[in-house]
Amino acid sequence: MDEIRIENLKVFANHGVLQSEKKEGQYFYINAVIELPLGKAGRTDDLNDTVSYAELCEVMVKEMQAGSYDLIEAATRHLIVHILSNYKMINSITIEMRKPDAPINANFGSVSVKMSRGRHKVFIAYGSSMGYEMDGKVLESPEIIEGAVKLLSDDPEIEIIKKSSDIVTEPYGGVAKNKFYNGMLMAETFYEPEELLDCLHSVEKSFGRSREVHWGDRTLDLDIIYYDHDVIDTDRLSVPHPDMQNRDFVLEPLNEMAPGMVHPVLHMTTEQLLKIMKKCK
Ligand code: A4P
Ligand code: MG
Repeated sequence: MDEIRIENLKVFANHGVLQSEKKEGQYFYINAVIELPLGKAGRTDDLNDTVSYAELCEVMVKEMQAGSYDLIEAATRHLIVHILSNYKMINSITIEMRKPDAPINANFGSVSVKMSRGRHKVFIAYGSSMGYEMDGKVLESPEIIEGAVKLLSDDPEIEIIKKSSDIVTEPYGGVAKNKFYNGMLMAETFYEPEELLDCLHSVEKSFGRSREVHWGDRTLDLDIIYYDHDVIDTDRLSVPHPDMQNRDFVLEPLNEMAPGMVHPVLHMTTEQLLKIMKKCK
């Protein structure tokens, strides 16, 4: 991947845990590695076909001076999210932020953090089979789903690209008793997989999700079906969702928006998976 690099951008700003740091300020130094395709600008010699490094420097200075964070981790993440949100041509960015005058009672050269984030295409399945009482009003499943989509859209690290139509399905798995409202979101996110899972859990929690009965009725369930073409198997996360190929309430809405998407383990398109699932039913 092609890169633009910015080295040792010097910014006076007011980040730090101590009140004195917030009040008096200090210098921060930023290195940024920005990944984007540069081939076209190389051919056309036109600034419109790339991202101006001068503009990026100005944006980083402005954003560093606009707020005051306790941690350089938070200041770094803010810059990354701001740049990825505003420059669609950029695929990923690494920022290293140094703080040579950090208030540390020791002889040291500098402290720094380094963080990389990029764009990821994800599919999130939603399901709801119970209402939820919020502020004295009972929200039914379609309203819960609408509220969840709104919360996700409001997250600066998630952009909803498409939402499928909602379908009403029979409970699957022999535990839940109610009918489900199901569907799928196609989104772009800057979150790493487990960060996205944490975000989905917090949205589920906003709509009263409790986790007493595995596969039972629930106010809101948000599952990660695909995260790019990655195969993930950790204690907390299995992606692609391990049972997706057996579920019409996952494959039908997925087929509406990504019929040709290839499952990275089964090597079949959504259309093919749906056909096989229907035959086996
Ligand atoms: N987890 C692992 N992989 C993932 C993933 N790809 N996405 C972990 C999200 N979470 C993932 O899930 C348990 C744990 O799975 C999470 O904490 C996470 O770390 P949960 O949502 O807390 O519990 P659960 O929902 O009871 O289990 P599970 O396995 O997620 O159930 P499913 O697969 O969501 O099935 N019938 C119809 N018609 N429609 C439905 O939507 N849903 C279910 C629940 C049953 N029957 C249904 C439907
Ligand atoms: Mg779940």
